[in-house]
Amino acid sequence: MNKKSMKKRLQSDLKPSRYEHTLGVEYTSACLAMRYGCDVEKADLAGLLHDCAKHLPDRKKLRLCKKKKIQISPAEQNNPGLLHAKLGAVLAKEVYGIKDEEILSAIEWHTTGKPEMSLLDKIVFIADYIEPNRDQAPHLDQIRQMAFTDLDQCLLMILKQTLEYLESKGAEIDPMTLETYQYYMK
Ligand code: DGI
Ligand code: FE
Ligand code: FE
Repeated sequence: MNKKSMKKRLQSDLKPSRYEHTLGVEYTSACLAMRYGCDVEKADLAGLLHDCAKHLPDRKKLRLCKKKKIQISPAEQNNPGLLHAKLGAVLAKEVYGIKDEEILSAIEWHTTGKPEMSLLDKIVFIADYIEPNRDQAPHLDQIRQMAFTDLDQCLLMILKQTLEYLESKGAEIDPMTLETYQYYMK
């Protein structure tokens, strides 16, 4: 599928604000790739497709995971929204024809992160948080500056902020989110 067809499909699947966010992550990923010497085209595509499964209703997410033999953790069972990342990688491959494992990995891990992320994984994770349409998160100015100064420090700021936010909401924390934070703290 070429990029124009991908955008058409995303625009019809996603609600308008989610589509705008997707374009924001696309070009922010490309900018970070330029800054850190990552493949710009891969970053652009990973950013564009990272939320391609976001529109699936929770029941469909769970059903699709079972069909695709994707393991569902207790945190994911209780918060099926988390699964849009893993299912995003499935749709990117099967619907959008992405074969590149680095792009698929960046999509798969964009919500929780994971220990030992690749440069592309980190770029998409960070772009998702800082893209220009985001305006709610605290310390966004500092985090945005840090994204272009020190990628790992920025990653840590985002993970810390996310954990604080989840704790304040009383939301269940996915073990992978915590593991990622602890890994990058060291
Ligand atoms: O899909 P986006 O909204 O663009 O961003 P995302 O894929 O990072 O998902 C963000 C949502 O995921 C946000 O509402 C917080 C939630 N989230 C991230 N880590 C965890 C989590 N939710 C739970 N319950 N547990 C987590 O560890
Ligand atoms: Fe997402
Ligand atoms: Fe996103």
